[in-house]
Amino acid sequence: MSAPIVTIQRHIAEEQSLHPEATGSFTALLWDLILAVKMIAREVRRAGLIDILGLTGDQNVHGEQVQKLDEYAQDRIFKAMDHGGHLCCMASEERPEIIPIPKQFKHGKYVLMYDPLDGSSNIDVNISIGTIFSVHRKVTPGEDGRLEDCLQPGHRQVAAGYVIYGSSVMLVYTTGNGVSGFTLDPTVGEFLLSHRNIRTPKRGKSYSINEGYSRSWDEGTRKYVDYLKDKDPDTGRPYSLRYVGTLVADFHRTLINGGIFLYPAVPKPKLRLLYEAAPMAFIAEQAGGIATTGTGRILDVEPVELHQKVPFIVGSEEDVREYESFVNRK
Ligand code: P6P
Repeated sequence: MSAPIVTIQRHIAEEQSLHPEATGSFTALLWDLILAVKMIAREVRRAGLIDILGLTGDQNVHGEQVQKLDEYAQDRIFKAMDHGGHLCCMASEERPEIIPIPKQFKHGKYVLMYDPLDGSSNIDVNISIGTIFSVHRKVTPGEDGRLEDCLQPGHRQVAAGYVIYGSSVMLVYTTGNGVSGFTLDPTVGEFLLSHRNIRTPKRGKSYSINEGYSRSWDEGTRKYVDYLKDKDPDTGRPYSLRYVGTLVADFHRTLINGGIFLYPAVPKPKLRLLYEAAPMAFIAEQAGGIATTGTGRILDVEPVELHQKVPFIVGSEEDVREYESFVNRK
């Protein structure tokens, strides 16, 4: 007997019913965001056909070349979210400062932080890219969002999710009640429940790291990766190396199959805490995995600046704990 057809809208409404105090504002926020990612998915699909590939010649706050799809995705999310009345402010990888809600629109009690198009260096070579989002409650007085509303530790998130624009388009999210995955049916334009209650295996068979930087790794990381390469069938070694170079793609594989993804502190941290590591850590923990800086829980990191970067190691509980034992070995 086939599983019942559940749209993401229906699933979010059912999640809301678990919170009697819910006003529906959070549900409506997610529905607005889903519209934006459906439009981004459409443009990603068409990118190769309508010549919007290539650079705009601009650079983002990190000095990275901005791809046209980056700007489209940024614009789509902002325009879908700025007037819904659910947000007090936003923050994006593509903007140096927090993004205020225009004065003419009603303000709300949530903060949305996002990476509109993660993995943009892979756009032109048709490799999976993604969108990542994180939602917090406003914590400062008044209706306008402030930087302090964004600089909250990950354990305070209300929701987190990502979209992977791959062989199919999937949206994966959590509101703290487990992790669910939805696959876009392009024939009807709906995200349908395809992965109910995602759980990450306690141990995996692959590791994911950019081996090109191995000469710069700290000793603990280097010894751990060498350990994974040793032949020992009893402990499932050697592990396979899988590295796409798009966080959303490498994370999604690790979430579903297990194993470990590592972007360590050396040569230098690259992944951003507020709209990459923290939302992915919330999802990982909700699926039974672990997310660490190597020396502490990602969700406990107290942010000090909007685009703060952190070392990010995430995946199966046993694999991540094993990594920590190598890097914390005295
Ligand atoms: P590297 C993409 O540019 C990104 O920000 C993440 O999506 C990805 O995990 C990482 O950078 C890859 O970085 O240094 O291995 O190319």
